[in-house]
Amino acid sequence: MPHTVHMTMGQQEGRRSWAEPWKIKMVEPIRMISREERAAALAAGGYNTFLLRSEDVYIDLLTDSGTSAMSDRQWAGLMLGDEAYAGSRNFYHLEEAVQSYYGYKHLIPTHQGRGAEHLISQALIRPGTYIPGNMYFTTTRLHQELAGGTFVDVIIDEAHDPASQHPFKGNVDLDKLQALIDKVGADNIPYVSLAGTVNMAGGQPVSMANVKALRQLCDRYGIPIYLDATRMAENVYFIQEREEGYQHTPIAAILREFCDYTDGAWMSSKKDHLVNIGGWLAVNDPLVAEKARNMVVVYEGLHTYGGMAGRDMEALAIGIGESLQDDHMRARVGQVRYLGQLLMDWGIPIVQPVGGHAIFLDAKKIYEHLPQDLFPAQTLAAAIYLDSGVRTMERGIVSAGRDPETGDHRHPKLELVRVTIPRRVYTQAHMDVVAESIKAVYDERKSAMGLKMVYEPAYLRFFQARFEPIG
Ligand code: PM9
Repeated sequence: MPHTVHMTMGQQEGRRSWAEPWKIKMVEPIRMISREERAAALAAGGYNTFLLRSEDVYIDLLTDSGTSAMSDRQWAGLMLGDEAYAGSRNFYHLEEAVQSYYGYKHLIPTHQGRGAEHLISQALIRPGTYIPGNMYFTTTRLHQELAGGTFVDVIIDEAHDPASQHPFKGNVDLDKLQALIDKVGADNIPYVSLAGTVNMAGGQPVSMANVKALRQLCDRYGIPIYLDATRMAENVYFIQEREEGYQHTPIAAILREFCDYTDGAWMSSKKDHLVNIGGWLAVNDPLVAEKARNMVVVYEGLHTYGGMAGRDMEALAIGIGESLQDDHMRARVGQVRYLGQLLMDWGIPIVQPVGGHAIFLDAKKIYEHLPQDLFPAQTLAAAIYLDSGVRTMERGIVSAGRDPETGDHRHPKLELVRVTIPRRVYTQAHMDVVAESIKAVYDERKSAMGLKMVYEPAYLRFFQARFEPIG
């Protein structure tokens, strides 16, 4: 009888499982097309999973962005949309939710996260300045560069090592930050760009001790801290779980404490907040708020809707509260870990510890024989889709793009495939199917030949680049 992972986990003595704090009220059918059809879809989509049609995908683990299932309360909230052009009552609900959960004074709504990144980058960055941050994120860094800044990575070294078991791999290395301040001067650092659960590092958290120490260092030089709060709910769950003194503090209270060490935040609500669209910028400094409000009317919409419909703002306001319930986050992270455990039990190399929103497969290790210029992670994502119709995403050399100065490929240390779990959407049975497919592809790893890029767009190339198989 085969030794299955279920047996291994089920046999653990005294095991008490978590379960989702909800039941399913509505379902959406999905289907797996044939292998021949998947091969044709992959070729038509240039071996880029972003270019597949959703209807050709069986289990969609491309992203957790805008893909969550809303609750019955959020759907009810849609019916309460006040679609006035100005001063919608839903805006005030949203403002109240952000102020009470995150604690910032001024709220500027945007259509999604990158709208807010645009506003904060243009409001604060002077050309020729430097923005230190705990690892780059694609859209964040691009907006910083478009505003004339240069991003400088000041994350701890452990973040670049998939095998490191550091519990807070998202932490800022204060020595690296100090060295940058000494080199370029505090006046040339408009702000520190701090992300909660670092996406590109594998969904790794920042500790409370780290943000506290960061605040002290920044205060010495008058440098503000702005937070990418996109997945902060997951970050504070890890603090509750791992950091001394927080085990009995609700995650909502941990979030307030964390945010109090920062000057403001931008947010893609399409993640934590359990909605399909939306975002915001929230700041304490009234002058920064004024600058952002001046710009939001040019690029997004009025300062009381910022690109969202009234109903979107209502669903978002409700989602904020739901995202910060302890039992929700326990099940959220629990499901990601369930998948991670299946893969680890089979010896498949993934980023550890398992992060908040996804499993990250170590493509560099899986395809040891492929040099990075043959796009191992892109190749692996394509192979998984071909095997089972499961859609994942490259997070390696393609995502890293080119150095704007030299025009050369950036070669990130991490060459990963992100297997991203939407919130409240898939069951454990789906996770089993996904794990089995990854295992099948892993078993065939020696036959992978790599890809060559045949079309490269100017910005954020991973979204639209096209590839052809080698051989
Ligand atoms: N993240 C993700 O799939 C969606 C598109 S990029 C592949 O992970 C952070 C940490 C994000 C993020 C989006 C944004 C931008 C900002 N910060 O997508 O514009 O993970 O709402 O947010 C994506 P928007």
